[in-house]
Amino acid sequence: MVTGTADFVVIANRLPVDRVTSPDGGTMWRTSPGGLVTALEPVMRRNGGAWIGWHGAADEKLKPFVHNGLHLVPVHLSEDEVAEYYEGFSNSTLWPLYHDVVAPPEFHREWWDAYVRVNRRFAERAAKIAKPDAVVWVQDYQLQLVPTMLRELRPDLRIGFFLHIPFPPAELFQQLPWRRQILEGLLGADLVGFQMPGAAQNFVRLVRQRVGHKTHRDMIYLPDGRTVLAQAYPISIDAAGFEELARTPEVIARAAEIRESLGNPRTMLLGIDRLDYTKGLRQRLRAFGELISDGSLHVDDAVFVQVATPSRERVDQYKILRDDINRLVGRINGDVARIGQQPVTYLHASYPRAEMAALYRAADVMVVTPLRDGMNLVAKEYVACRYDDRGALVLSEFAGAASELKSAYQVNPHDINGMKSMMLAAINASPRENARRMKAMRKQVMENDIELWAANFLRELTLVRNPHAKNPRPV
Ligand code: GDG
Repeated sequence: MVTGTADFVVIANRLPVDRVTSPDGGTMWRTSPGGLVTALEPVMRRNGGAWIGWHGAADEKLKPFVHNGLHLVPVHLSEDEVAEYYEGFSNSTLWPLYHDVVAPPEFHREWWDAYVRVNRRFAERAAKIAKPDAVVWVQDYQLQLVPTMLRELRPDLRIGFFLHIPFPPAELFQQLPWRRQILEGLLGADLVGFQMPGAAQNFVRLVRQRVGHKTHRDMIYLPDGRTVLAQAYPISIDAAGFEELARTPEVIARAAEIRESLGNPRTMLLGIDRLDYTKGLRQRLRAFGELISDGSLHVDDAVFVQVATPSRERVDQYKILRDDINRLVGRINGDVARIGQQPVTYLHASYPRAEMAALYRAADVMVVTPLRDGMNLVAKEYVACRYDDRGALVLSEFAGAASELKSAYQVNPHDINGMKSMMLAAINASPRENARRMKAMRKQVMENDIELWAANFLRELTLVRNPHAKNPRPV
């Protein structure tokens, strides 16, 4: 029997809240900053929505609760499930496999079993709380089995899925021992969204080859008469929100203070990333180090600030990376620093949003060089904060954002010499040239924000099951 209360349900690995210690020593929830929650909050409020996700602590069962008007439904994970479903299958199997195998994926059957078990738990929870004919939106690679598990329990629901990371070509996906189960898991959705058209094509091709369903362009025809649409919805940011923050007197003052404390260099370069091996930190720092050591840049003129936000710290590959980057920064600074002048300022920490905006405001050149990235929101956030059209963006061709931000200084992060000359080009370009590029990128980012992204996806999701409706294109 269906006893649900929600007309709109979001399912994600994490709830959009973090537990923080309040001044009186107790704990309370704080909405975690992020575009997804900003975009979905209004939709959830309008539709009596609920968000299902893990609350971030192992071995703790919590009842559903309301925070800031959002209905949150915590899903319990045991310590072993965090290790096997989250750190294991999600982050040591799928994450490297989907990012072009830039680190070797590990395949373990017990991790897979935990992934199946946890996906079922999420699906069962959603089946209980969704009203008849509700819309359910499943997020990301941790939950690829949920669409089909949920459809089996609740065929009345309209189910959407969005993958935030790349979907690999068949040649790589093929390695996965459970490739067919993952494809079939996703096919429970009415609409499967990807960041890039190429990813949607990879998925459709794999479904044709591996599952044997008929396909035509972006449509998959299942034997039971149902259809599944696979399309690209490039995600974005709360662009106006970032610009507004960047224009506040506090952020402007803080940006000046940051430059001052770096010795007011002629050029400040900036990188901000989760400390992840997909982000190309090694390559970027090596390129900058060589520019200093070969005399193309002078240590008095240029500084590189690299923020690396701690991430997945219990996973082996991330521990190795952390040590590598520490060593590399130490070597660059040891080789070329002068007393009082360090070429690289390395910050292994996370910061409030206002500090991020101040860093974006302070930087002359933003350097975003992932080896592979679904989209990369940092690149878009930098652009949103540059309301005076100053500054330059060096951007990897292998970030999804590259197909929208065509006026960035685009680089192949594997090509250190190419990256060095692009960084120099960005540093030495005339203000007029950089303004021309920034204007074009700002038009793209400001006009295509996260709200439009969510609206486009949800509009398509409400239309896909009505074959007679005309699908309007995004305006
Ligand atoms: C995945 C995909 C896709 C970072 N450090 C701090 C902080 N951040 C914020 C940034 C940005 C976000 O985290 C990072 O987003 P990215 O897109 O750059 O990368 P992933 O975390 O890998 O995200 C990616 C994304 O999902 C969305 O679909 O674009 O391709 O890999 O918003 O600002 N925020 C704060 N303090 C920090 O220290 N407050």
